[in-house]
Amino acid sequence: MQQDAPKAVDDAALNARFEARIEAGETIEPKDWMPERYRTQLIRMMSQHAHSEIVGMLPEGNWITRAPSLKRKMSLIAKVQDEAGHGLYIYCGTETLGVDRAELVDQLLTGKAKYSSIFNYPTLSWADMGVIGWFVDGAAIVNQTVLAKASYGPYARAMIRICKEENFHKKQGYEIMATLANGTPAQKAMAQDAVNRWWWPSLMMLGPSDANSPNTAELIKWRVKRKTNDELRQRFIDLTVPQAQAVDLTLPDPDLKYNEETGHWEHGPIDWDEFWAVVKGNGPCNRERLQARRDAHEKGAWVREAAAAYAAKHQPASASNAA
Ligand code: FAQ
Repeated sequence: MQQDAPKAVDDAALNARFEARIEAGETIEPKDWMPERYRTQLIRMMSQHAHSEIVGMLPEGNWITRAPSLKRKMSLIAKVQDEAGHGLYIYCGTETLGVDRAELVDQLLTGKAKYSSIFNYPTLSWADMGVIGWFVDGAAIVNQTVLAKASYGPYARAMIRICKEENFHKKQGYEIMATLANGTPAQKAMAQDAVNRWWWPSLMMLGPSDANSPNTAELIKWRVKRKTNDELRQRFIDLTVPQAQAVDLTLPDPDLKYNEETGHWEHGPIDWDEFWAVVKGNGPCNRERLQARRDAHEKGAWVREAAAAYAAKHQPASASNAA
């Protein structure tokens, strides 16, 4: 007990210095001292984010072979490829916290780690490609623009580049929707059906309501999150309602109304039972998504083996002598 006392004093001093740095708006870098809880919270949140980007390739990947034109196919391939890149940046960022990527991937494949609820819904028509860009990338931009100011440097920097790409994704999605909404009655109906199916899951994607968000207070205190889930959801709604009006599509919420006093759009109740069912693995496509990732991982084993063999072969002589 006596022996532990100096360490406790050191930790308290380090902790106070860390809190002061956060308070002063400084960026925390990988080699800086940080509380263990800050590190584990970041690993949790960043790895879930990386997993979401990778699983997020699946719903859209489903439509690459069925895109209606060469131009649409090229944009969609580029978008899906971008999502893979985002996953890789964020996995790299997470590794700066001293965790191995193989361990993170294992947590995804064994169902231990979460990924975004939104990617457990099926993509039933071409309009879903438009609505994913418009709503899902739109919500991701609202969330990630704020994360670009997160206190952890590698995460914040990854978000800056990712947001630039997500902006392109959102524009291409909205343009698909505007085209369909201005098309034949059947095309407009397809666009409206996609809006009806994706609106509520997109609101849920921004996380549980603040009253049921156990991590928010701590993450806000450490300036990882800079806004709460409900604040970001409100911003997404306020941005999206006029966009829907501009292309004459109706958001499926009869309670949606503008409050002149607050300057915000008020919305109806969100079905949180549905959200938690999806988060717990019982959404329409959870099993299919995880199985697709497991299959891809298995099929990619030879690539990992070849990369490891290549790295061993090209190891500098000094490194192999030391071993
Ligand atoms: N789905 O206490 P909170 C994208 C979990 S990327 C599943 O509020 P926190 C790009 C949460 O993990 C989309 N689980 O948690 C793209 C926690 O469980 P845990 C992903 C969810 O961390 C576009 C529990 O509920 N974006 O879309 C969800 O403070 C198109 C309690 O929740 C990010 O990951 C959910 N929706 O806030 C790709 C952004 N929400 O871990 C392809 C970074 C919550 O304690 C195509 N992450 N949970 O067991 C964040 O901003 C935050 O982590 C939140 C959750 C807001 C997601």
